[in-house]
Amino acid sequence: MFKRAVVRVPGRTMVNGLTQAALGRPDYNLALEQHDKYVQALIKCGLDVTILQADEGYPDSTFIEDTALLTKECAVITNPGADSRKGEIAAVKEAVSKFYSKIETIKNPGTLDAGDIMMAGSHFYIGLSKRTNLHGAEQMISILEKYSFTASTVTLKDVLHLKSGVSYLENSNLIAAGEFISKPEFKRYNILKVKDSESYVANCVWINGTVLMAAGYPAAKRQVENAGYPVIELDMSEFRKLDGGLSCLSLRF
Ligand code: CIR
Repeated sequence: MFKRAVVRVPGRTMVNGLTQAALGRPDYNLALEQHDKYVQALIKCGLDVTILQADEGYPDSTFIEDTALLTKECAVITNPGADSRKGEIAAVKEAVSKFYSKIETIKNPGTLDAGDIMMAGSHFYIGLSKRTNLHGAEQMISILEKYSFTASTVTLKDVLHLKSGVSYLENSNLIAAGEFISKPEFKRYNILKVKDSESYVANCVWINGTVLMAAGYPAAKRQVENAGYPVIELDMSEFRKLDGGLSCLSLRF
């Protein structure tokens, strides 16, 4: 169960955020509305939400998930793989230190975005991506092992982050798209398969029994509901334009 979340309000500079999506420029006011609804959904799921104010110096800073991994035992501040995002971590470290006494860090030459980390019980899957290198993953594995967790790597081919294509929904259920449907690493799970054209919806989050999903994917929503989860749908259109998924907008712990 999660008790808290930390989010960061998007800044006006978000329109200059990193993207490969070619979906156009985000509408800032609509993004603010969507972000607010996201926060309301977290609160509805029982979380105490810390809302950090917009940081105009960092266009991608609303995608706060990438800057830290918050576990039951420790916080790990990452070293984001994109140069323009490295400066996001100082403020996140400060915010997180209110809740954690044990804070670890990923250091150069290791880089790691926590969007590449999927927690499944006490095991953590770490995607090796354009943002997370082997040094970063190895540092993360030894930190997690120090706290009695286990971790392993998964190589990515097509997506930005591991969780862009796969999410753990607890109770051995995974929702997955594309390359993750047939990965041997995930064979042991019951996989809710999402078709390629709807792969964006595979990035969703389980919060205390409820699943938050991107709006506009009725088939995937039905699958998740049929697996026994209540679903809250959220419009993510403006964050999608920056390659951001639903999980990226919060740290949940
Ligand atoms: C970036 O490219 O870093 C941002 N525009 C999107 C980050 C999305 N984060 C995530 O998937 N965890």
